[in-house]
Amino acid sequence: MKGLVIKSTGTSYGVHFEDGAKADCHVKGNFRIRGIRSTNPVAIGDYVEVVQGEDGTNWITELYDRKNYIVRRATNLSYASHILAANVDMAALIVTVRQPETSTTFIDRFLATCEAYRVPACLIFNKIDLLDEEGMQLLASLRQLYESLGYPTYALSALTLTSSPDSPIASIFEGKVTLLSGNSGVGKSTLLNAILGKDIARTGAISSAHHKGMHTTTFSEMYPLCNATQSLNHSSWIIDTPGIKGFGLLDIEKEEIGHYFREIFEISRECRYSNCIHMNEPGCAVNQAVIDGRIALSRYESYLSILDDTTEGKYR
Ligand SMILES: Nc1nc2c(ncn2[C@@H]2O[C@H](COP(=O)(O)OP(=O)(O)OP(=O)(O)O)[C@@H](O)[C@H]2O)c(=O)[nH]1
Ligand SMILES: [Mg+2]
Ligand SMILES: [Zn+2]
Repeated sequence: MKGLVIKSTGTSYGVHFEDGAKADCHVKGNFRIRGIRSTNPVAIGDYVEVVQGEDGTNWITELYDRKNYIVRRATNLSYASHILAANVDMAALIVTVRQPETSTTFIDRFLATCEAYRVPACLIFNKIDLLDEEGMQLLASLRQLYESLGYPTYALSALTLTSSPDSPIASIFEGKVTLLSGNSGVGKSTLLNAILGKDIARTGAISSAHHKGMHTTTFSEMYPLCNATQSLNHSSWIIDTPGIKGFGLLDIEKEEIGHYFREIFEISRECRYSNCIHMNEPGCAVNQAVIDGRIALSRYESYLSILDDTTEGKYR
């Protein structure tokens, strides 16, 4: 029977079937997908075929073709890559200016990954209730930067989001499968609960000493936005994921990194050399644009950090 993977614990998969039934399913040890070396052969959002064994165990025997997927390479692990989700229409990065502070490097690595896998991305700035004037200014400048690059941004406080399904933010999730990602403690699960209008996902306080999240969500789970219809082809789903620290990009050539930074790609056409990697080559238009302020220094630094990964061979 065909089903949709809506939960992934690492050892088993929660599958939602066409008739609305759900079951815990397993994958045999030798189940591999051609071409992708990852820690999880089946990802949340995958459509799968399930067959029941004689002892009643549900086995995932087949994986349907994916429309797309997003892969992240865990920082510091040389080979392990992890499929965050498959068949997603939008990736929303939850960002907090304070408590915890999301770095621009993290934001840019996430956005570059979305560009590489051709998944539309947006930024949702959360916890704006915690911001003083300085924080508000930082928020405004970040929003302006990313909006100018063409990424939609939203700012809200998930804690005080009212009458959920009617709130304007809920409308951005309509008719889509959306992946929520971000550092631990930024409020992914809180936002999900607010949108669903009920406390389904567990949330947890951030540490008072380091203002960092405590990794409350430990596995990915996909929730239907409106539970009136539970059909497989229900159009609106939100995927809550465990918080992550870093974003490693996968199998990417040095010359290719600039393609995933929209403004760098645009300006790089004016570089003297077609294989310019915008370090300090003569006639580099990107370097000049950073000096002129047409490319934000934070974006260029994020670009350099990814270049540095590939140079060091960390992610190879
Ligand atoms: N002040 C404030 N606190 C918030 C807001 N949103 C979430 N929080 C709090 O931030 C803490 C972390 O929220 P979670 O929803 O558990 O964060 P998460 O991103 O799911 O974290 P992980 O599951 O660890 O990845 C909780 O104590 C929430 O109550 C907000 O808008 N304002
Ligand atoms: Mg969570
Ligand atoms: Zn250049």
